[in-house]
Amino acid sequence: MRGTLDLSVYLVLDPGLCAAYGMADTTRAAVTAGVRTVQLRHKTASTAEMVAIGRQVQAVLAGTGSKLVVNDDVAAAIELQADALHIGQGDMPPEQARHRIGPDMILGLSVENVANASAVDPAIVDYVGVGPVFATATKSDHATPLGFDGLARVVAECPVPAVAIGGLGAEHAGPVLAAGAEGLAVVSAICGQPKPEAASRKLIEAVQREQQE
Ligand code: TZP
Ligand code: MG
Repeated sequence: MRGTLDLSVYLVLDPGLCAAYGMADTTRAAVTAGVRTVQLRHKTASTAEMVAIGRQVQAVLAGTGSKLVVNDDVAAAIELQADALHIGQGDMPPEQARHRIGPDMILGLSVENVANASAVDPAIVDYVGVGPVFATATKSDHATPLGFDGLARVVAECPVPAVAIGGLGAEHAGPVLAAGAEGLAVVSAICGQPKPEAASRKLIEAVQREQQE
């Protein structure tokens, strides 16, 4: 049986936006604040580079209970024995990814619209990232922003837990959870902040407040 990811506050590491502290120290700040899911997303790295950075991030995550997700690079995910692989609509089909990673690794898929959501096979895909909710400079080639109404329409079609992404910050925890997502996946709301630990804490507290509503 596969494990699950905590989708309440999901950090996506970006090498450019994390430049001030680096990926490992940004991860340390986030997990110290209580972030339990960290994705390594590095579009230009080779598999060897992904594995090298992944090992540094894993060293920070060790013993914290926080999990590592590898974006796109199946070979790196396998070599790192990551907790999860995350793929997008333009990557290999989920069936193929599942075949390569085997039955035990968590598989996440990006979903951009209702058609993507209805096509998700819950026997293969464990969670979805839905977005972008808002336009964001972090991902140059993103799909049309969904807004909160669009997010709710897409999440309603998802047969697995969903995390919202794209232009999100602590102030959006209410509408994101109201739309049916379990939480927020963020890059710049943590990586791009002068105080990533305080920024992470703010996100976690905002989601916890909404979960108690
Ligand atoms: N997928 C959809 S939007 C996005 C990704 C990876 C980037 C989100 O970055 P930010 O800085 O949280 O808007
Ligand atoms: Mg991808």
